[in-house]
This record gives sequence, C-alpha cells and structure tokens, in this order.
Amino acid sequence: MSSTPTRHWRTCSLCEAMCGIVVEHEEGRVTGIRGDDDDPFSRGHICPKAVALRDLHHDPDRLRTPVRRDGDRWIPLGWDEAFDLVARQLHAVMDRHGRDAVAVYLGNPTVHSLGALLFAPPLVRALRTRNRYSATSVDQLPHHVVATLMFGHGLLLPIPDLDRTEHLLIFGANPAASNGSLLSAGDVKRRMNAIRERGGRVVLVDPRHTETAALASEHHAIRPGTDALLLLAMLHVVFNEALARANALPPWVRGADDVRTLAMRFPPERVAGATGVRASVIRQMARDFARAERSVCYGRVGVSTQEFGSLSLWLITVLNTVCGRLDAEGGAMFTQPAVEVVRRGGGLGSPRLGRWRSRVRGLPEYAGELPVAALAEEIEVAGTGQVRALLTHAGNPVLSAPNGARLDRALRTLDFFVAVDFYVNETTRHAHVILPPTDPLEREHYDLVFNALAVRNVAKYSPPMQPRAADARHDWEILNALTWRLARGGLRARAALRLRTAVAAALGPRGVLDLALRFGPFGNAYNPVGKGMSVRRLLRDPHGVDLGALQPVLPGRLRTPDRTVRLAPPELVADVERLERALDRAPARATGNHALVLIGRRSLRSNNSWMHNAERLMRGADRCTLLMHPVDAAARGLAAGAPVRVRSRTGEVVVPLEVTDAMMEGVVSMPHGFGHGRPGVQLTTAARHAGASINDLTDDERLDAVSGAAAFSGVPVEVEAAPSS
Ligand SMILES: Nc1nc2c(c(=O)[nH]1)N[C@H]1C(S)=C(S)[C@@H](COP(=O)(O)OP(=O)(O)OC[C@H]3O[C@@H](n4cnc5c(=O)[nH]c(N)nc54)[C@H](O)[C@@H]3O)O[C@H]1N2
Ligand SMILES: Nc1nc2c(c(=O)[nH]1)N[C@H]1C(S)=C(S)[C@@H](COP(=O)(O)OP(=O)(O)OC[C@H]3O[C@@H](n4cnc5c(=O)[nH]c(N)nc54)[C@H](O)[C@@H]3O)O[C@H]1N2
Ligand code: SF4
Ligand SMILES: [Mo]
Repeated sequence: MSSTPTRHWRTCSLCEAMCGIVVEHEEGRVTGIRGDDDDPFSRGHICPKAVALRDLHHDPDRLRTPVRRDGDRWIPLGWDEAFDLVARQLHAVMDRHGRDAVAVYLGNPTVHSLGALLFAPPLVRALRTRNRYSATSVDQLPHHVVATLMFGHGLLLPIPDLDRTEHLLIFGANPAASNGSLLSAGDVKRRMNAIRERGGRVVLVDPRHTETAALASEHHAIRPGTDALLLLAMLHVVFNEALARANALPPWVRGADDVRTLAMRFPPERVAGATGVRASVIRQMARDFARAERSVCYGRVGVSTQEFGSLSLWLITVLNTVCGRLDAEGGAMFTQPAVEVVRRGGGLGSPRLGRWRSRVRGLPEYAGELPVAALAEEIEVAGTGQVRALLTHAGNPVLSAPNGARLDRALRTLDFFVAVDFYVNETTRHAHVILPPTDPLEREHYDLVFNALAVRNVAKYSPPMQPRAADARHDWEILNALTWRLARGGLRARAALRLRTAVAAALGPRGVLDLALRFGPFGNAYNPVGKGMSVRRLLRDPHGVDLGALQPVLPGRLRTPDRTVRLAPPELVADVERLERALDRAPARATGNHALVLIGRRSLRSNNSWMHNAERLMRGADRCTLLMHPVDAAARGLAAGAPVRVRSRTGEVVVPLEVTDAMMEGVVSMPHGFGHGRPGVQLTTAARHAGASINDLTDDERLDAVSGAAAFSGVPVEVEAAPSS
C-alpha cells in the first residue's frame, strides 16, 4: 500500500539559473525531484544537482544541532547556550583587542538565501569591523568595480540579451557547465543553441575547448590573462575601420575619444604573439561582432579572476558601447527586478572604492569589504587590528581562497572561530562553535540577487516544503539571534538595535520581502483592487511570473553624478600601463615554450566545494585531474592516467594526468573545490573522492590590481611525474 506523495513547487537555489522544480515528498521524506514544465523561465529544465537536493536534505553527515569543539570531538549544545557562548567569546575578543580583531567572511550560498541576504548585513554592521570579507573577491568583484566606475552603481550589471541577440561573443565563461553566471537563464544551453538556429553565431574565447565550445560556432584559444590585450586590439580594428558607431553615440556617453586614442596603440599584430590569437583572426572577430545586426560581448569567471580582471570587463563594456550594443535589444541590457536593488550607495552598489586599505598589505576596500586574499596575513601578522576571531557564514575559504593552505594554517591560531554552516568542512573543522541552519528545501525562497541578473524580468516565491523542525533554526534566525546578542554601546544605541532586530524577527524574510515587492517597481502598495506585486500575488502563481523582456533604461537608471556613462574612468585607463608592462615581458610566441600556466574548470555535477557529499553526483570517472595538451605531456615524458606532481610558488599537489588536445599548449587545467582528505573533515562521500585543492597552488599575491580580486587564471606551475604510491 502506498499513499500519494505531496507535490511542492519551488525554485532550485543551488546555482544562478533559478530552475523551477517539483519536489515530491511523503512524511518529510523526499521521494523525487524533477523539472517544472510550467515554469515560464526554465520550462522544465533541470540539472543533476537539483536532484541531489534530496541527498542534502537527508544527508546523515549534516549537522542538525549546534556543536562546540573539544579537541577533535564535537559536543552538542542547545541553541540559546550556543548563541550566548558565541556572543561572550566575540565580546571578549573585542574588549581585549578592539573591533577590527573580529573578522567576518560570507560565502557564496549566502547570496542564494533570502533569509541570509536580509539578515547577514545587520549582523555585519553590528560587528563594526573593517575586517569584512566575502566570496565576492574570489569571483565577480571586478564586475562591481567596473559598474561603479562606468555607471555609478555596482549593481548596474549589463546582462547579455540572450534571447534576442544574433551574435554572442563569450570571454572566459562556460555556461554549458555552470548554467550561466551574471546571466541567469533557465536552460541556458537551449537559449544558446537558439541563437545558431535563428542564423546567428556564438563565438567563444577560452584557453580550453570546453563544453560550451562544443556548441559554439567558433572557438579561439587564448593565452590566460591576455584578454584585455585582445579586446584592445579588437577596439583598434573597430575604430580603425570605422566600424564603431562612435558618431552615433548618445549624448550621455562620455570618453569615446579617450578609449579610441588608447586602442590605437594596440594593433592586432602587437598582441597576437602574447595572446596566441592570430592578427587576421582578431580582425575577423572584430568585424563580425561590429557588423552583426545585434551582438553582445560577455565575460565571466575566466576574465574576472585574472590579473587584468577589471581591465577585461571594462573593455568588454566599451566594445559593447562603441558598437551601439549597450542598452539595446539583443545587446548588453539592464534588468528591472520586482525588488529594486539599484539604490544610492549601500552594499555591493557602493559608489566608492578604496575608502580604506587592508592593514598589512594595503589592499583596497570595496563596498565595505577587503579582498579575502588578505585574510591569512591579517590573522598572522601581529599588531593593532590583528584578526583574533572569525565568523563565517556559508563559506569554505580554505578551498576557495588563493593560497588556501596558508589560510588553513592561520585559522588554527584564532582565539575564537564561529561558523554558520551545516557541514564540518575543510574550513569549519577549525571552528570552536558551528551553528547549522535548515537546508534549502526547508526554507522559503525568493531570489533577490538572481532575479536582478536574469535575461528576462521574472519573479517567483517558494514557500518552505514543510515547516522547520522545532529544534531547527533558519539561517536568518541564527543571524538575527547573534545580532541581538551583539548589540553593544550606550543604552540608546543598544535599545535601537534591539528594537530593529525585534521588528525584523516579527516580519521575517517573508514580511520584509512583501514590503519590498509592494513598494517596488511592480508593486501597488496596499491598494486592494490593484494587481500589484506582493507575496500573496506570487503565491497564486507557484510556477513564477514573467514580467517581460529586458527594456532599455538609460540614461534614467545611471547613478553617476552627471547621469552619463563614463567610457574612460581614470582608474582603469591608468591600469593599461601595467598591462603594457606584462605585454613587454610576454614570450614572443605563446606556444612551444616549456613554461606552463594553470587555469580552473567547473563540471556540471559540481557546486564549488560543497555538493561532493552526494553519491549520485560523484559517480563515474575521477574529476579532479590535471588536463594537459599532448605536446606538453610528451615534452615531459608524462603518461596519461599516471599521477603528476604540480608545483607553484605557494605549494604542490599530486593528481592524475589527463592528456587532451582540448587544452591550449602551455596551459593546464584543474577543477576547484576538491581537497577533502584533510583530517577532521566530516564528509563521508566527499572524502572517498577527496582529490586535491587547486587553491593550494594559487597565489595570494597574484591579484587584479584595481579591484583586489584573486587572479586564479594563469598561475605559473611546473609538472613532473609523481612516484606512484
Ligand atoms: N556545475 C556548476 N555550476 C556552477 C558552479 C559550480 O561550481 N558548478 N559555480 C557557480 C558559481 S559560484 C559561479 S561564479 C559560476 C561561474 O560560471 P562561469 O564563469 O561560466 O564558470 P567557469 O566554468 O569557471 O568558466 C570559466 C571559463 O574561463 C576559462 N578561462 C580561464 N582562464 C581564462 C582566461 O584567462 N581567459 C579566458 N578568456 N578564459 C579563461 C576557463 O577555461 C573556463 O572555461 O558558476 C556557477 N555555476
Ligand atoms: N581556483 C579557484 N578558486 C575558486 C573559484 C575558481 O573558479 N577557481 N571560484 C570561486 C567562486 S566563483 C566562488 S563563488 C567561491 C565559493 O567559495 P565559498 O563561498 O567560500 O565556498 P563554497 O564552496 O560555496 O562553500 C559553501 C559552504 O556553505 C555551506 N552552505 C550551503 N548552503 C548553505 C546555507 O544555506 N546556509 C549556510 N549557512 N551554509 C550553507 C556549505 O555547506 C559549504 O560549506 O570559490 C571561489 N574559488
Ligand atoms: S541549473 Fe542550477 S538552478 Fe537549475 S537545476 Fe541545476 S543547480 Fe538548480
Ligand atoms: Mo562564484
């Protein structure tokens, strides 16, 4: 006898694609997960990770109560006991060493949680520390910095209008594996295939012939870290051959002459050797892009996490703009989400950069945060403001930050470390207290961030699959409880903060969201007859609401003081000198020499460092391998399948070798997020596929100079045979 399972519709929150899923469950057990055919955005698409939400939900390794570490044992605590302990320890460190002695790191899943997005910022503010870090500085930081400098707001991020373009030029992104980033699009592969089906082209620039290359019209291999040179040369062609629509630029675009002058210094012949892309190919790429009816250039992780991340993303937007593709249908457009994120100042929208610098190395602040590449040294180096305590939320910087092994060592020396996370991972194993929140199925959801980065304006609210267990806590409840207890200062200040946390707690994420929707651009406040946006309105459409294609919004949405697009911000123009110095040092011919540089990769069945505990995602061949071109393998006498030792300035790892001509000569590739064999990690399945961490090889001293973002791409390495064990 079997009862019928209950069906629950929601958005998968694991990546940026916002796929609609149907979860079948019976008495708290998830019995199946599939794509929601009626979701207007994802139309039934789903990837293997969503199915693994079920494994996460039932994972016996997941922590379900707070724990305190005693040596290498974990001792369960009650919630209030745990919150009190954390507040006491953090206050003790502040009292002894000052506010800046407490650091905070917010990891990537923070952005995928409505509760965390609403309740982490008040906690961070209550800490009043300058030592704030997040995954932004190992990811999209240069996008925000460039948007700030060009458009006056860090969240004015141009999104490729995928569904209407005729020519998509991609730099350093692999949407066929990642499902798209700063480009939320349910079923991104189908949308990319549609470009070719309607007679358009998809052109990819990437050192590896990737899963995305397989569905592109052309692929051009590029030497890592040289994209800015290629883009300058493309601009040279565009200006030189009068392909630009510079004369037709709207009056609110400033600085076209400055970028023209700059580009004229970079004819394709000057950069061909360093980039590995022939001058004739660069010319053709530029002509095809400029002449296409509708085209858009898009760059992501491969260009944002490299030494010239800010320059690359700037030049991509310049190329779009001078070719008339900014804010144009089929070009690079801005969204209008139902919850407005573009306001003055505030969070990642910060209009300022470098208001202060990190203590030890003087790295620039952005939006109140410092680059995480500085965290290890801020813990290690003694002096006023030295970090003595740490709070992490949904992060694993030991596996995700450059030179993670150094951070791993530094974490052991902290006086106090509290982690909000449901796993004992490579980072949280060093914590003194871990506070585990509910999982994504157990909580309500609305994508505050990714609805604002989607190729269509969409909105969808997901209630929780079931009410949380009485002894469980949502992330927002944990964050709010800590904010309450950390309230300090005079009586008035304390009372004010406590009143705010009490009101926030009474509203909860749903109440706050409802206000934001009602008073947002599609809302109608509390008008009972209007059809305005609200949580109730969204509950009537469990598959989501389509709010239409992206619309031109400039110059109205610009936030620069004079409401213009600044094509040539001085901070970026100045950095071209550093690029030219690198060009002068580059080998005359990029291939054929024996130096190797390392880049990363993602697989469809991975999610940064943390879904490796789901058995169903780990089946099949070992994924943590080093990819190398046959010519490079032969030059070193290396055999496919054998273990190789990879060495960089910062460390070394041993991984199996895969020989493949998908790699450009001189470039090797390894995925990030592995390295689960460290003692104390409580991830049973992941430990059986432990692999090694690429970030034991990446370098905390290699950064994008303008933004401070980690430069993961292009780390110099040596590779030799490792004795088999
Ligand atoms: N399955 C899966 N999906 C994910 C994730 C995951 O871990 N797994 N992570 C999510 C997250 S947090 C993010 S930020 C997004 C990222 O989404 P994407 O940006 O699409 O991610 P990657 O697959 O890392 O693609 C980067 C590409 O850049 C190339 N590259 C490396 N160096 C260079 C260079 O110097 N120049 C150029 N032109 N290319 C270069 C690499 O070969 C790679 O193909 O994916 C998200 N989606
Ligand atoms: N070499 C190299 N390094 C990289 C990258 C690369 O391409 N190459 N990519 C970078 C990028 S783009 C990113 S975004 C970072 C990611 O790096 P991080 O953000 O530091 O870490 P994640 O691997 O996402 O780990 C997330 C942790 O959050 C926990 N978690 C998951 N959901 C929740 C939740 O809802 N609440 C709470 N409290 N915890 C939760 C998981 O258990 C896991 O421990 O890695 C970066 N590092
Ligand atoms: S593509 Fe992303 S959002 Fe869609 S099912 Fe997979 S993990 Fe979830
Ligand atoms: Mo990311």
